[in-house]
Amino acid sequence: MRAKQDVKPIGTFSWLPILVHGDAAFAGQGVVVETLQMSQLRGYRTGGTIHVVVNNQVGFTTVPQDARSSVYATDVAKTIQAPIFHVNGDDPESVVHVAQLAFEYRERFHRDVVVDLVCYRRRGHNEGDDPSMTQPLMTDLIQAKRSVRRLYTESLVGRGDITEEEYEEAKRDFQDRLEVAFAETHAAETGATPIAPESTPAVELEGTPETTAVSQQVIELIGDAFVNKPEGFTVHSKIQQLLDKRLDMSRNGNIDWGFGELLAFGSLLVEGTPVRLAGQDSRRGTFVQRHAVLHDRANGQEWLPLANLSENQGRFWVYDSLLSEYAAMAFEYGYSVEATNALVLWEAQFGDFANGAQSVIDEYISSAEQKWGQHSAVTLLLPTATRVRVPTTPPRASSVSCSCARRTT
Ligand SMILES: Cc1ncc(C[n+]2csc(CCOP(=O)(O)OP(=O)(O)O)c2C)c(N)n1
Ligand SMILES: [Mg+2]
Repeated sequence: MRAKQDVKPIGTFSWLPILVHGDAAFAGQGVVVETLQMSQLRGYRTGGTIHVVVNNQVGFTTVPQDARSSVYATDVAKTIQAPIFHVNGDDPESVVHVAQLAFEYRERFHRDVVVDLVCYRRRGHNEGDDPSMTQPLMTDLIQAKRSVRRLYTESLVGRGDITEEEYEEAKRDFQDRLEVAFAETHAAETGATPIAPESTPAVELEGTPETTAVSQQVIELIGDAFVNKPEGFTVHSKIQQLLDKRLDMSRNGNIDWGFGELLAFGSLLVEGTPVRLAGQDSRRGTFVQRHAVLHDRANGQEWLPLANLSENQGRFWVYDSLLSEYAAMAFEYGYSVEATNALVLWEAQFGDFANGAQSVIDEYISSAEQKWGQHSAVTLLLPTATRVRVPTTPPRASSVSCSCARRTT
């Protein structure tokens, strides 16, 4: 936008920047605040951006209570005194009204303005999701709701503004336009070739150290924990099968990745080592693979099987983080420096998002020992990592690990 405006007479601001955000991203990602801070600086200003926050009250599987400390997702915009309009997404006419106000404000004052479009997510997240597992009560409410289109049609027809026939015609017309756009986009696809990931040389391990083995009883204890549900707890129908499978794996082997990881955590817990894991959607797991926390389908109550292994076990903490990499990884680094007896894990949603915290890796994880003699055993879980740059040259570098299955048999 700024580049476009710089070829026009100074101060005309004839291009209108519109940024669309998610609620979790707007509250969590530091770059949002950095960009807001730029908005009035002479080197960066664009004459006001209209920010539309599509606030569906959830970030993938993460609830607002885990995603921000502020009341509103949009509160960071208060730092630049931007007007913030909170509007009900179920009420299209109010949305249009607010959009007009935001536009007029931008045109008059050439400053940023925010529209917080409060709505909900009907169909789960695009990366493989069943929200009834993590937000059972909210899902039930949403399922029982009529769609925005239905509600608005009813009110238009009820008011006599349009007839049912006119509605059907408008719907057909709109769908035709979507079809045309879809066909055109499809035809325009260039078929770009994906970049093949570079193959990484295999790391030679010198056998499995004897000391990391655990007994069959410990494996069984962990398997049992996933079926010993609290009294009256209603397990989600799709998850029960997985829990039974975990019991079976603990007896008969064929252990999958998800359970292998839980065995690693669980066996450390049994030995008295605390385990802390934080990351985006880590409680359920990005790939619906972990289920370290289960939600009662009927009342939403939580159950953490690994917190109920034995009397004297270590404490188990697992958190969905805010939508941050930089601050979130740095926090776990600091935590691990202090909690030397704990297994402290930060999990990237996908491995390459760790790049957003690359300076934490460079400045602390891989070099703090050399710089300050400061040790950390923070463990980074980087699923599907292909492009994370972990420096290999600094002396005695790197407690960075791409795997967490430290103690499975
Ligand atoms: C920098 C970065 N970190 C993590 C992700 C993974 N991720 C994709 S969507 C999502 C949740 C987004 O929530 P929100 O901002 O509320 O948008 P919504 O999907 O609800 O519209 C996350 C964590 C990402 N895409 N980019
Ligand atoms: Mg959201």
